[in-house]
Amino acid sequence: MLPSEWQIGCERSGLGEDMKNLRCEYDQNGYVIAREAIDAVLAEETVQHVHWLIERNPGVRPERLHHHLLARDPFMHRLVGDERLVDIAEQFLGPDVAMFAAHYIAKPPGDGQAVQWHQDGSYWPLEPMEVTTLWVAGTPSTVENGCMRVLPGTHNKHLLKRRDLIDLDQEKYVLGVGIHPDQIDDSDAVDLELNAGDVSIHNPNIIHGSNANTSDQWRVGLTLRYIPTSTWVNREDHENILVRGKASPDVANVYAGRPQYVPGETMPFSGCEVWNQ
Ligand SMILES: O=C(O)CCC(=O)C(=O)O
Repeated sequence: MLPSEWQIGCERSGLGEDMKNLRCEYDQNGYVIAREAIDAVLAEETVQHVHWLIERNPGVRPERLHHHLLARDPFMHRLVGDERLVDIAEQFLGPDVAMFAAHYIAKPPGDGQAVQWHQDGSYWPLEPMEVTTLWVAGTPSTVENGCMRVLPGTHNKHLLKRRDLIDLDQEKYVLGVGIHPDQIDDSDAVDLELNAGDVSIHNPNIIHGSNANTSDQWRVGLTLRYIPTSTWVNREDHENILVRGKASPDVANVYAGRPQYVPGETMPFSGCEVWNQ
């Protein structure tokens, strides 16, 4: 049975059955896949963006292109505010939506790092923990190149705290901490194989991770963490991006201003001229 509040939102949005099904599956399993959520041109631009960022940030591994490199980037603002992505986020979070953290996890061929099993909420300074991740596939994401894997239904487990997690070798793993392998039964793990332009959506409590990329193909994924503006990001001077509706006057979040596309300084992208004023 769907929450009535959500049903009303669904009817009002006019998005109908597809969105209703997304929400049902997400509530049941802790994740869901939206196929062809964005078009091929935009997906390809995320791949170009990764290579553009790598060139300008030598020494940063491509799995670690974090929010601070993206929060004032015009292409990132264009992407996270894309109506198709925000329509999805709105179904989970309501009408006032922001994006609090973006992170490209781009795994290069041959030595792309693994992500140890974890729950996202263990790391985040969110009060309350109302948040949904949209994981955007820039390239195909497959078993061979280290697609994301989930343990369905584990979104119903409580969130482990930092002290419950183990430290990891950062030469091998993207994240510095994760759940001890002895605490994981991965016999029911599901591989989220995606085509470029597909998006998977997951709950902050679900246990998930990914294997190393041992293939000869890049795997480019972009994690976008959307929150309702009523959620407080308890981290000083952290810049969020408001994507729909209004900021809450009672919540002390900081929002990045609209960045400008500057030829030669920021990456060109389809429609960038609109960001030139
Ligand atoms: O991209 C991956 O392989 C893992 C993604 C992940 O851990 C996340 O979205 O929290």
